[in-house]
Amino acid sequence: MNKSYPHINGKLHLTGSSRFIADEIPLPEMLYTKFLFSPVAHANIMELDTSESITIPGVEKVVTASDIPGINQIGLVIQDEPLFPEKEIMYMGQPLAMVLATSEKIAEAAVKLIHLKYEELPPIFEIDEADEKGEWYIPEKKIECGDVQKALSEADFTLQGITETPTQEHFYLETQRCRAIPGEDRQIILYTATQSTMEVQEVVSRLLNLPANRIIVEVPRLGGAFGGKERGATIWAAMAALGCFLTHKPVQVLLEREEDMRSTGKRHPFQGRWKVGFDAKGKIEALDIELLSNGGAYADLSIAILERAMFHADNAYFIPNVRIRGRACRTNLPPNTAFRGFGAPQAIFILESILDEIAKKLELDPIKLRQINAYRSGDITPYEQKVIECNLPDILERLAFNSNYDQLKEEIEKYNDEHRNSKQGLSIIPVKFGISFTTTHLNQASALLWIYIDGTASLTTSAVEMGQEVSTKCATVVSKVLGIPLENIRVESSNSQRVGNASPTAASTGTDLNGNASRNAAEKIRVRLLPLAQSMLKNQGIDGNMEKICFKDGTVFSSDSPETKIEFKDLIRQAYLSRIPLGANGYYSTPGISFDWNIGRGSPFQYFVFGAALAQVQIDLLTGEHQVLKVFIVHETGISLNEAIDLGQIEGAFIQCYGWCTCEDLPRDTTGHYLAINPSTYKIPTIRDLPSKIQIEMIPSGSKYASIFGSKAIGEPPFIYGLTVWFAIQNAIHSVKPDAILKFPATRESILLALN
Ligand code: MTE
Ligand code: QUE
Ligand code: MOS
Repeated sequence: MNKSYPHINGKLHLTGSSRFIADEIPLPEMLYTKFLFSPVAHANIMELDTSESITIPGVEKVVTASDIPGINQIGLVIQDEPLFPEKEIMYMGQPLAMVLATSEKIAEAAVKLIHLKYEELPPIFEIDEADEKGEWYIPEKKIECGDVQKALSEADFTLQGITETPTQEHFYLETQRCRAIPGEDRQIILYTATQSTMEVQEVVSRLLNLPANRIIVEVPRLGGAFGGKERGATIWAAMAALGCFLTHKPVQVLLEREEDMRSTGKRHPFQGRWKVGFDAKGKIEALDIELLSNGGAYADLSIAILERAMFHADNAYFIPNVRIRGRACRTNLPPNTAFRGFGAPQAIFILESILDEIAKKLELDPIKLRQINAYRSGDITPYEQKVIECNLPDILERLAFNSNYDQLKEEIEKYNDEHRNSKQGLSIIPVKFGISFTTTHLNQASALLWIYIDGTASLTTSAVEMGQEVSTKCATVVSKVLGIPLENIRVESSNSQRVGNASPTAASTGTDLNGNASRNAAEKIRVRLLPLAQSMLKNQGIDGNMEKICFKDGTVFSSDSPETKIEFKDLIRQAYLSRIPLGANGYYSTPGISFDWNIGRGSPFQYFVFGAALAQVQIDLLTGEHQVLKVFIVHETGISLNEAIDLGQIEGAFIQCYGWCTCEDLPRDTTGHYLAINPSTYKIPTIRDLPSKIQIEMIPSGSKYASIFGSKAIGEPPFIYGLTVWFAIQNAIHSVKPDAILKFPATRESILLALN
């Protein structure tokens, strides 16, 4: 463990030989698709006439709602989303009809000949309006502890405010896509860019009125997902499946970048309405907060996202009296969806804004304020989960040490005194991130492991590879249990036939769940091999205890006499001849988690990931430009399964959040059009935006309750660290204009506006 060997997809990616969906050569007879997307955000369809478009040579079929053989419903948590709307158009860019043709060009031409008549309805885009009109998918949710009203009225100080966070485009490199191929006996084989094979299977089966065992979902790997291919992939897979069902030909759905950016849901904008009570030392006594999200046209995962936001409304701080109320609001935007952090970044931004207000009011040092309030082991969260193995106070101290905090503060003050047109600022954010799907039943996974007679292994898990290298980590687990060298383990595509009922690869649980399932499969085989290994060693004069047998580096030996080895592949061949089964199905479900929303109580998380970050920035008061000078991160990985991968995840998550809060501005016009739908107008960070210095310390503590071989989930928690840049920019602005209000994201324009 703990090694940083290169991940198993690295060579394939570098040589361009890793395969992605629709990368391959076209299939014979394959049909291409183009969609009629709604030009308005909210309307009633009066007429949808496809008769002219069908006449174009090369057009095979024009598909609308009436062609659906099963139920026109792709909703899952709440069944509120049609594949094609039959009457009411709910968002700009909603697909209304699909052309199947022999080329994309022909399909595109045919789309232009579909005649749509509609009657516009008043759209809702903003949280405030939706909330006022009671447009919620479900009634308000609540978590409450202590007596908030009393604590607020008795507090030395109170503050209140409204804090908002904007949306974010996933900008996965690989756009949404699916290839559907007809099989025998009513089978449809879907090569889908999805994080959830089970969801695609379930939805398509209902849509086509076919049994689930006729829908085969295969995912080689994804070119990035970040949450955008959890629910987001399903509609496009369903389109391809429907086209294939109707024509009995292979069908490809592949969105162009602009189509993808215009039509797919994004990160939920949130609004926090809050009131906080605290004492003169900065100790927070009470927090009353309403979290409202902009969910878009259909429920999608909005409720689960709201829940995770509510669970993180306290971030890393113990607050004795809390009331958290949450409402997910329906608007006429594309259905917003999962995005790295899943509501937690929004809630944590809101809470950290509150802490900044407290620090300003009391003129407290920001790190002191955070230290005073940080969770300690044994504290209880507002939903009554006990916080254990909590090293937050140590982590903050470590961060102060690594960054030379006191000196850094002095340097910044000195710099600001000496420079008129440029100012520096700093900020610190600690993080406590809950690990497990808060939807408890999703916390399960399976793995199918085969050892072939040459001693090599083939592993399939419920997990989908999307760049996070869950495949390397699961292979590492098998390698550890059976001593098979990593290069002899092949991690296969995700496939609903090899591993069924797979939960989405999400909530940062990919390795926790699938690593454990892989371990279970490998251990089953190990147990079957032990008696044979013992007798083979005995033949070589080693009369060892079974407990002492080790599997390591492709060999098997007794720890009493490690110099006498048998080759793993010889053991396997012998096992086959002895009719010992060499395939195993592993299973894992996370123990000890539950939650009851009726009372807002329970332990939804298996454990928490802790960490903290500090950023130092410099802004130019004349141009509004900024530079990130230094970033320090202290992050608890537990006993990392692969430090290089974890480091990559921390850096990537940081930069992704940094983009959200500084440059990824996504304005909308009054009709609901997103105005940045390609990379020339939607700015994601590039190599030139990297901090001048970034120091990341990964600490192995807190591993007793961690998941697989003492490791901790890594995918989402470090996203939060990127917020430090926004707060550091605000801090720099406040050094010249203490009451300035900085918009999110902190673009040049926002920074100049705040200063003027
Ligand atoms: N890393 C890469 N390279 N690409 C991705 O799409 N998705 C993130 C994170 N890291 C993502 C990524 C998100 S949103 C999650 S939930 C986790 O990876 C999912 O994978 P894991 O649970 O196996 O960590
Ligand atoms: C974190 C997540 C997810 C989550 C809960 C989390 C997630 C997800 C779901 C979910 C919830 C209900 C369903 C379903 C999925 O919950 O990604 O299919 O019916 O998909 O705390 O990341
Ligand atoms: Mo990640 S947002 O849970 O796919």
